[in-house]
Amino acid sequence: MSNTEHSTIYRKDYRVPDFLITDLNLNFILGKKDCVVKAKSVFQRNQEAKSNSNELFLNGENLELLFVAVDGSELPASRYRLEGKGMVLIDMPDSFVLEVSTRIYPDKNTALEGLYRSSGNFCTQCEAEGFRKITYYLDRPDVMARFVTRIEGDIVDCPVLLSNGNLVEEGMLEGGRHFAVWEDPFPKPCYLFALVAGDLIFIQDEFTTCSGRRIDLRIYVEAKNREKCGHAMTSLKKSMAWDEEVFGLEYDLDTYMIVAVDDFNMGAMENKGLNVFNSKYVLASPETATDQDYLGVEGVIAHEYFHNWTGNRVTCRDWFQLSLKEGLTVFRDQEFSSDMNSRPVQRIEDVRVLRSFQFREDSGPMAHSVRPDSYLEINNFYTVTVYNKGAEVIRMMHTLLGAEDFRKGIDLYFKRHDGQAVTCDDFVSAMATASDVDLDQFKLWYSQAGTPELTVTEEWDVEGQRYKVTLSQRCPSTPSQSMEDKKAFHIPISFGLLDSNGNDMELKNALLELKSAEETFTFEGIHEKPVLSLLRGFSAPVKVEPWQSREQLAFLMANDSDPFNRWDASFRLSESVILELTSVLQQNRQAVLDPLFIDAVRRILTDRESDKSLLGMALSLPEENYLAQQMKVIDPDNLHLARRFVRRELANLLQAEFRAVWEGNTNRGEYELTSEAMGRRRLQNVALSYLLAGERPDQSDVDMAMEQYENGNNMTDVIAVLSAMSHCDIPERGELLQNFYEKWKDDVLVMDKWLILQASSSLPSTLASVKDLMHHPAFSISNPNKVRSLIGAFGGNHVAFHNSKGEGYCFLADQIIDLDSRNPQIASRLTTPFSTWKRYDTVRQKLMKAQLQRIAEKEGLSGDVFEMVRRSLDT
Ligand code: B3K
Ligand code: ZN
Repeated sequence: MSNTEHSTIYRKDYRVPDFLITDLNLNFILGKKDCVVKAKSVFQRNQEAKSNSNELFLNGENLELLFVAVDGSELPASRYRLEGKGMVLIDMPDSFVLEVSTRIYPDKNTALEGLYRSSGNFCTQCEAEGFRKITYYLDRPDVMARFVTRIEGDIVDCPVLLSNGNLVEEGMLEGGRHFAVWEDPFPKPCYLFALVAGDLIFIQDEFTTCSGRRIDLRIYVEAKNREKCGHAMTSLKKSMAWDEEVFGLEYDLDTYMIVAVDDFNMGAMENKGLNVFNSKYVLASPETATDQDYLGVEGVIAHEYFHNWTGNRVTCRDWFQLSLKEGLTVFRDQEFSSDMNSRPVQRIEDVRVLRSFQFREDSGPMAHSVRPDSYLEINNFYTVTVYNKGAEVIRMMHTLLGAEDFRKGIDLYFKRHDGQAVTCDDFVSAMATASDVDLDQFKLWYSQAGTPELTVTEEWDVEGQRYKVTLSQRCPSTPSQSMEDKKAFHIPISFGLLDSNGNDMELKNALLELKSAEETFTFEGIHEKPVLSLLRGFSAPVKVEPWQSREQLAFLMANDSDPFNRWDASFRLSESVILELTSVLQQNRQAVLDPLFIDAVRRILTDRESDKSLLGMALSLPEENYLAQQMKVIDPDNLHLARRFVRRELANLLQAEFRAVWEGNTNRGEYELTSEAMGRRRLQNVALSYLLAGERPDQSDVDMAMEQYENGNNMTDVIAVLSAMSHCDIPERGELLQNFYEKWKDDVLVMDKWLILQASSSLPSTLASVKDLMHHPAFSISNPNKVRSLIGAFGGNHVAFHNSKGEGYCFLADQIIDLDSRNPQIASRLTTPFSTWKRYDTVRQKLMKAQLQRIAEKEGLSGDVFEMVRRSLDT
């Protein structure tokens, strides 16, 4: 495969920019069909740059150049040259003012990067490299300028005109037009620029900062969504207070604006003072949003707000340093959510994501380190590795340093680097200096890819009253990093030892630091053989080879004082049961459910003391996508049958217990968002899903579910019924889906749920219905949320996607090829299910490979998709 248009960029090639830009004046003239952008910027040669070349390359793509002038004189053709990806200015002085006018076409911008339109409203997305689709510029994060932005547009189409910073002027113009001028006093890289213009209303509130400044808070939405912004606003105020309290960070501008748009490539964007959000992470009401949606809004609002310091005030020197802001900000939003809700629940959710998606990425062709060494398309590196593993790396530093020294490190980081564009090394160096902890070996977490694998051996010496545990680590090879070349990681391991009553033995230190390939830790004065609770709170992003018996896991489930490890024991126990049954089915042997496991589940169902969320989570079996990764050769059909067998057996054997849990946790009261209420709903709805686990469940349970659907006063309870029923082949399924559609067809976010339900069904008819839904009015190929909900969810439906004839593969490849010309970022994301193709049987391998090759051969394939497909085929 060759595609010469796409070239790889290496971290080692980083050079400081030859020129810096101190100030930028932008003038946007929004028309009916196009937009003219006039940019005037002040350039100065960078004293730190080695080169003294008089040529200067400016990034610029898909731009119509109208005018270019230097220091007030229009440039003759001899002084500049247009190239595919930009413009070269020739014979430039050491400082100058550049004026460039370009024309762009927001209506035709289906990639949703740069300036585009969503439901008629103009909005921008510039990270990572979208600004170059607006004007010619030094589109790199280490060039930071003060922006003044003037916008003019039609007063009827665009009554609202917004940009970063403070509004300094506005007024009327001739012909029904008006303008606004915004000034952002903080120098920023252009990826943080934003413009929004359209017909929006806002809800308003205010926040008084710790130093007594009053901040005007506004959330802009379409008028029909006015009533759905309350939760987002509350979340914003909580985030502002939390960041002051926990990190000592105060907001810096006088206004903070959030705009919700329906067409957005990802979750949200932290543009300075003007966040643009996917409406999914702003709008919520009990009737339309689930508990998970509410938590999602709170988490993403916090995440973008926290970026104001970790990302905006201190930004990245180059895109290889992306985790500098993303890993740290994810850590911060996880901590915030833990403080607002339930810490153990939050930790379990975060670890589930990490294990299912990041571990999978780490073991496949896209494996890369938290700070990658090269990329072809930076948009492909907004990954679970950079974000979530990056957050784990920060969390490990927090564990090693302790909360107090961690905070000192953060303070030093801001003291040293406020207003700068810096590297991950700069961050670690501030942490090490402030705490006096040696983090040199620890930094390997930034450079070495792959998930370390630990093995555990225990030894109990009854005479010496001595307990020894030997831990060893290895990290498998990843693309361009072989196992032999990898050095041992510095791994913090929180742990405990349980006595036979299930109590914690007293220990001097509950943290082990594994720094070499193998190490033995000895504990004296241990009077009985302990049960080891390892990696409490999941203190490091590693895999541990199963070493404990099922009895020990059941014991930990019942007794561990660490709630995370109590849950983890249930997870590991279910995993071992399902994987064993998968191989039993593969050998055509009779499947029998381990009585020990049945007992463990019965204990959960009859537990009236513990936190209900945690009980609900302990009942939720590992997903097929996760379990598949644990198999040598993945067998989707038997894996699905084994998991389904476990659910059905449990439902049959423990029907009375499940019913009691369902009945004991119904609540007809008003919808409440407390952890307690969310826990109750979670437990109740997990019980319901078991009761409906059969293809043709008991009519009495179906009736009970129908009643919940009809009486539910919140989306969590309603969708739980549909979701459980979506796998049943019974007439009620169709009736409910139709009823739900009629009720909610005008609400795009609720319709996303309707699509996801159908695309995630394990019924054999799923692919056919997904294909039908592609033509349904509820679907639109140009809306990323719809694409994710239907096509993305189908790709994540393990058993349906891996249908042995390869029809799922063919369908997904068709969609990727189609979407690639329209929106490469979205197309690229859809390739993920193909990436693990080598893990399947030879027939499926062949089928998947053929589809990857078909995609690769597409004429004019985008760099985004090209990179994913090439990596998959090359390794
Ligand atoms: N920083 C943005 C992500 C931009 C993605 C560009 N492809 C959102 C966030 O992480 O907060
Ligand atoms: Zn972020």
